[in-house]
Amino acid sequence: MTAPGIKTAPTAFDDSFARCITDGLSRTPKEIACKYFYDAEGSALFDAICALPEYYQTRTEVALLRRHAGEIAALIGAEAEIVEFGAGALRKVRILLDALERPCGYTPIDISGAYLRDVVRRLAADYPKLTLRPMVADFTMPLHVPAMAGAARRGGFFPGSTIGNFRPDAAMALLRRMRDMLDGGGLLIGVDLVKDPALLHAAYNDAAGVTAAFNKNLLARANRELDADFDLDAFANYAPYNPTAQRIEMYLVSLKRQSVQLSGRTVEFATGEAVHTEDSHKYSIESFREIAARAGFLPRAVWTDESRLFSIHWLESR
Ligand code: AVJ
Repeated sequence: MTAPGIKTAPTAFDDSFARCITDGLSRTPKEIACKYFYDAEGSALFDAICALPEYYQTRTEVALLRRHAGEIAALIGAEAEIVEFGAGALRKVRILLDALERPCGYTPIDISGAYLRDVVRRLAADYPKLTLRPMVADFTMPLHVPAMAGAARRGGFFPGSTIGNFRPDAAMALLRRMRDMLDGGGLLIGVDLVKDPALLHAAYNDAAGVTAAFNKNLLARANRELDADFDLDAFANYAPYNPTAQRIEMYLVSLKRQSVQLSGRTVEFATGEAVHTEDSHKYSIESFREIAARAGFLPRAVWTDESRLFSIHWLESR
């Protein structure tokens, strides 16, 4: 159910979790794509990560958005349609919407359908004049987002350093597709920066164990949706920083030799065997601008905090 006045676009997302997890767990090394973190429980756990003291990314990016909202709004321009990739809680976009001159519409794209519908309903109540067009979709797949009537320009919004989930070559390919889609507009993108590995390590190994629960939600989700019987206590969350590849690598490591039932199959785990679940790549401002340029963008403005923890880039598509 959507609130009255919200246009719901057709969904381009088919439920491929079962296929991905059975394929990924029959490979060596085992892997599960990180996009499957985000069912309703996983989206809520990620939301809790964003509030953790160790997870500096969210509060740093939000402070940057607030500090530079006027300048950003001027670059995006009046009567724009905002298209957000992996929209999550829809909290950051409010800062943009409040600063923009007569925003025309907002198209949040997210893979987490029930969660998206819920947060869109709340946004609609606060922005009654805005045309909302939520799309439940996997933005890593080719996706057609028709032009919104009345929009002068399209502004892409890709905060949170979600781009870090892609290997640099895949990140460039994704940016190129976004560039094509934003033709004539631009992309506002948040990018986490390389820094003291101790700070990075802490951000993905929080004391309260929320990140561990987020990682293990992949197994809990398989238990819920695929009738699997993962014992969550028999797996450890392991998330080291790889300083030569400049990325956090997340794994679930089997603490014992065990077999797990999954969609009618048996999957064997050796003691110490790992399932790779996520990479989170970090960039320097210069290395990110280079990738953006190779994807066909003109890197224009960039904002960073005093400690250079995080960056926000405005990339023009022409
Ligand atoms: C949502 C992909 C930006 O990489 O920091 C947080 C996901 N994983 N803690 C990130 C995440 C573990 C997050 N992104």
